[in-house]
Amino acid sequence: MKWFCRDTWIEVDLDAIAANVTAFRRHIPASTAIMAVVKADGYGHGAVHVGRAALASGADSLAVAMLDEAIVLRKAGITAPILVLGYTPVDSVEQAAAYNIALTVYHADWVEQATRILQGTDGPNRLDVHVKVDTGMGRLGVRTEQELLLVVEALHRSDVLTWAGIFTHFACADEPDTTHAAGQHARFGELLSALQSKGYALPMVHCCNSAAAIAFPEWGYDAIRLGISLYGLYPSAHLRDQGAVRLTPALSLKTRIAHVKSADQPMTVSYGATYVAAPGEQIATLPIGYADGFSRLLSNRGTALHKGRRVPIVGRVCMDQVMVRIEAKDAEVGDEVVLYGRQGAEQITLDEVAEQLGTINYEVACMLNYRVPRVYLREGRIVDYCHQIGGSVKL
Ligand code: UAH
Repeated sequence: MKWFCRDTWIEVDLDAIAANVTAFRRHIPASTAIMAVVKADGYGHGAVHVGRAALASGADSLAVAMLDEAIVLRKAGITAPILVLGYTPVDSVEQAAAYNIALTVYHADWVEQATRILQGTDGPNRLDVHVKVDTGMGRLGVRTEQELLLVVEALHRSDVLTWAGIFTHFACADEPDTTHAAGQHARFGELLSALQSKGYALPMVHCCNSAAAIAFPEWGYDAIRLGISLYGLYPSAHLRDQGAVRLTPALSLKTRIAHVKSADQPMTVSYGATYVAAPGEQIATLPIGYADGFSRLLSNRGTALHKGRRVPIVGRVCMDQVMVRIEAKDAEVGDEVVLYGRQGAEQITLDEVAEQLGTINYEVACMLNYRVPRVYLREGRIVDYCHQIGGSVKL
């Protein structure tokens, strides 16, 4: 029996995840822990598999964007500390306590409401929280010393919430101009000092995302929050070209030819007939499309790899299919085609695709969705797979 019946799949190299954790372990101070960020289903790679691989290779904890993502990890049997980085509605605190998942807080009212709810709970009622400080991202978090003190004081009054961490997030740490990041770092330091001068012992302190961890390992404090670079991708071309940390991309996107046809006269290809194959050209149809997260913006622009050579995408990317112009005369149904990743000496990086799409590698990875099965590799061999095509159906 085949695991799935679709000739399009994502390969995630778990050894690459491990190698990337190890690369950061060497790059940052020994006293700084690694929090592996596996939100958005592990940036499209699969949160459970990546989370387990990261923890097994030296990461200390996991982080996600929302409580539901954290519960998925707990239900999969992961017992390591998990932090929700985003907003959690206060009426979900009982679930967070029941699953032993730490939440992010930045409002004294929330702390007081959460305390009342948990005090009235029959089940587990202890909850760890990390205070979020906005030092220049303009997103979540307290901005002033006064707001921060209100939250911290409310936490000290609470007999059910434990102040377990304090953190901020950088907006521009991936850029060559470090002025903004340095300003945020300095502001964070000021607020931490203000707390200490009021007699508060600081809990776990963390501020670095991948970019800051690469560029400023000395800013690590107690932990870095390693996201994009866990997956072997650089937060920016600037940091990639600096070469301070060597990363191994974990994800490949592969498919197999579903149909090959030769044009014996001019042949229009795909919706809108935007490409006309000249007589003699060979067109191969691949079973992947924009409904899989392979963007329609790659129409007549992107490339794929066949027999180790680049082949252009011709015509418009359809919902479930896309066509490429094949050079090899012996192309056959079933031939493997690589859309992202390496084949022979050639490679299509997510950075390259991001540039074609006018976006960032983060989005290219996250766009790949549940329709595409993931297979997980160790030492080049498949060790597991995951296919969530059930979507709205509980399988
Ligand atoms: C609060 C927070 C995030 O939203 C994301 C990350 C990880 O960022 P990278 O993917 O750029 O490493 C950390 N923290």
